[in-house]
Amino acid sequence: MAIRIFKNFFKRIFYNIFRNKREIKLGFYGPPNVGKTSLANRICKDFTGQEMGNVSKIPHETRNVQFKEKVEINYKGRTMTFKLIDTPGIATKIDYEDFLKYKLKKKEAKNRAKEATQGVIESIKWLDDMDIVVIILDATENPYNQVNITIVGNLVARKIPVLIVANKIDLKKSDIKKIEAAFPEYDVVGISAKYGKNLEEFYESVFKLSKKI
Ligand SMILES: Nc1nc2c(ncn2[C@@H]2O[C@H](COP(=O)(O)OP(=O)(O)OP(=O)(O)O)[C@@H](O)[C@H]2O)c(=O)[nH]1
Ligand SMILES: [Mg+2]
Repeated sequence: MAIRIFKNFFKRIFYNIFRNKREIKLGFYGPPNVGKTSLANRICKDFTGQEMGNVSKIPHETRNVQFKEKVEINYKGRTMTFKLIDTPGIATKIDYEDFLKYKLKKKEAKNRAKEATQGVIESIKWLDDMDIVVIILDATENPYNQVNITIVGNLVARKIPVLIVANKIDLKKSDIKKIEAAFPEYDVVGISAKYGKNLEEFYESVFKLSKKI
């Protein structure tokens, strides 16, 4: 009994020393066009001076998983090292005709739809590799949809810690309460990735979650 307690005690100490040294894989997941890349870019820019990827008002702009290694995030005097993973938006239905209204040519639209479908598969494939997942939702949209439920369900099954971000709180239509009501068992942080609003609370929550892994 006493030996086991000692063993666990040392295991925990070693684990903690080790944990502070390694990179925490932080994935950005969610439906298309919610601001995943905007948030990843903002964090990246703040701590490395570089951006991660293209942002666009046309959905499915990110069609490949993108990585940024060794991003040292400094918050309230503490530093933790992350590998940021920005992923293609997950959708259940991708129709090339939806891209035509953004003035894409038919051929471009069809190609984008094909790549976007492949991107969804890639996003799901990488899910298992994450230490923490930030689910980003557009706070102006209805949170009760199949995609969100599927992503959260997948993460719960894999026991991966989740933080929910309600993005675009700069917009009048945004409603954090609705997102909180949809996911009552999770921390929900309202931010504006575009204008850099409330990022402090976001970092606070990420650091808190990092202790759990
Ligand atoms: N008003 C407002 N717009 C935002 C905010 N964050 C992102 N956007 C806009 O939302 C659109 C989509 O942003 P992205 O960062 O490309 O979104 P994404 O989730 O990476 O999209 P996909 O790569 O297509 O899955 C762009 O037009 C952004 O400028 C925000 O906080 N407020
Ligand atoms: Mg993107």
